[in-house]
Amino acid sequence: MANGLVLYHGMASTCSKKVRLALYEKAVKFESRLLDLQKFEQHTPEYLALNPNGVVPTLVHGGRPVIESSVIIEYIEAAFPQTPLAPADPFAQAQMRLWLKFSDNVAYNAVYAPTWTILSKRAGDQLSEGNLQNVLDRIPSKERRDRWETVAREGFSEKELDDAYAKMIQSLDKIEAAVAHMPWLLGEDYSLADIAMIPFIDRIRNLRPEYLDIARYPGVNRWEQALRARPAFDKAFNFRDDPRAAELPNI
Ligand SMILES: N[C@@H](CCC(=O)N[C@@H](CS)C(=O)NCC(=O)O)C(=O)O
Repeated sequence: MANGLVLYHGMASTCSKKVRLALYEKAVKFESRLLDLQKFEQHTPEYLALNPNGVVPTLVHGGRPVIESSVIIEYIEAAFPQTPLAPADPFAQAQMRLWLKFSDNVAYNAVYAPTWTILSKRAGDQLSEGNLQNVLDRIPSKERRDRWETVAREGFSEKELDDAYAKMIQSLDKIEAAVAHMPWLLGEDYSLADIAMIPFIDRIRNLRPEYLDIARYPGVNRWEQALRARPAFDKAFNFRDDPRAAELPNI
């Protein structure tokens, strides 16, 4: 097993892309276990033993699971210090953690409902009235159960989708302000802050390309292109290092 590291992840999952990007940037080898989220493989008893929230990603290192994408990338940074992706200065570290929190609390919610509105179509049969209760019964948290029921039945409301779109703009405005006069979110050096945010901007590019208007967001566009040019970006976002990758949707 590569480095004793196993990554349980989703092909299209933004949080999984965050972790894959950190691993590829640091050239840390891992064994891939891609889950099919539209077949609800994240709710099997075996997987719930690793991640009680029933979500991806989970990184298992030496048999011990680490969950939550932002926690995982900080863990990777600490466990594999080669090619540092975090600043040494404590104040800059604090700024980096604020970006990680923003990615979890705002950017994630900017794309969640619009993404699942698309992906749930593929879950089709699994979410049909006959199967739905089985699916729901296996979901550990009430919050996720309620979301899946919403996805299966009425879909997200216009208000929920509008809230998501407002968070997309909030995310783009915040990045624009940061990169207007510097290359990366923390300044001169690429860091976990950039890694934590790019999956959500990539998803906004998929869902609402018109939001990324070059005249309104020149800095975001420059920053995004610089990220896309990195070899690790292609490996993480067009992930191919698993035989299942070809059969799973990437959005
Ligand atoms: N805060 C968690 C969120 C994880 C999460 O929501 N993962 C999504 C994919 S991006 C998932 O597993 N969804 C499946 C589901 O909700 O059943 C993290 O950052 O790891």
